[in-house]
Amino acid sequence: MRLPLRLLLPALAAAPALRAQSPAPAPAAALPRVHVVATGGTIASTNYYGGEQGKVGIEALLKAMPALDTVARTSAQQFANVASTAVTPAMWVQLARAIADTLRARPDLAGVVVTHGTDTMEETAYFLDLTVADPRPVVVTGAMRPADGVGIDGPANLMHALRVAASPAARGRGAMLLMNDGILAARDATKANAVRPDAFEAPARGLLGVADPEGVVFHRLPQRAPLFDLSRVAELPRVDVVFAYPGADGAAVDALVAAGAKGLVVAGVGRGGTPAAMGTAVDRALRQGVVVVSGTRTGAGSVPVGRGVRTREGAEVPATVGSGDLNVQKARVLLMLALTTTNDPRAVARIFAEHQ
Ligand code: DAS
Repeated sequence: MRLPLRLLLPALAAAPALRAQSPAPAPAAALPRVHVVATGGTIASTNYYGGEQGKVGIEALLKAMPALDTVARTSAQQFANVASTAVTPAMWVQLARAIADTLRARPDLAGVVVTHGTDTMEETAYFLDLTVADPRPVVVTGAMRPADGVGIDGPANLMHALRVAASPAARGRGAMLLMNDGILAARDATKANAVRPDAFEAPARGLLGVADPEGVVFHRLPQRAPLFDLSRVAELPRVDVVFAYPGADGAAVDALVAAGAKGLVVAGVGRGGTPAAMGTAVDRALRQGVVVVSGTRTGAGSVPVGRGVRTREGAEVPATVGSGDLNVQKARVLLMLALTTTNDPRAVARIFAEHQ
């Protein structure tokens, strides 16, 4: 006979052998300290499926989280409460500075968690990975389902993100994403599904680790390279992405250059290809000093980085830089930061090579 679950649950709770298996909670004073910086997103939204959307502040999200007092002692900061489509490059700079300042001022912290909308989380996380120079981890998380939804993933993601940020094993691994129990390197992670809770993947390199119920486990080290110093960056240069497809001409490239783009990333077909007319516009942009990175619209695989120059009639002329295995949105972040240090395509190619 199978007993209904509601009858089994009280019996299980009372079983001494099973209760003995759960670890004794650490005394609160012994728990690591984690600072949470909230920016918004679905994790902090209600009424997502209709009507007027509501917003939930980070203090309320933490208060509602079951068993928070067994994981970490938290402090929290409401940096913003916006959808991630409203997050701008200027906000990346402010966020990176805010996190670096907090880590500098608070040697007691084990790490930082950032809550963020999932749509552009990968860009923000990669920007933080490239700019926050501290061995303590920055763990970015969010939710695919709203705070008042059914079967919600936000509390679990936040709980596991705190566990990762509190873990000594997370030190030196840069910025990471924690989604759906998986730990992904900021460099490698991408949102690969618009709806499902298992939306994030790291196509080329796989998960960094997992946040299992028994503990946080890392499988490998992430790729890291010299970081960028934001101390003298007033504004990030404009870099746009342009998509290649059959029949694409040079109109988008020319318009973006006219709008002031200092760099372009081409989401090329296959290994960075473009129709001829678009390629001619890219050559025009290169001659005007725009740095162009050639990526792939496929979502995986690589475009060789190259040297950023090619030889024409015995002389070296600027050429596109391949994105390696960075996706186009990550290549855009790296190019924006690279352009704060140089606009020589050879130097940009060296930077892209270091980040492979
Ligand atoms: N609301 C969207 C965003 O802010 C989606 C999400 O968070 O999952 O990115």
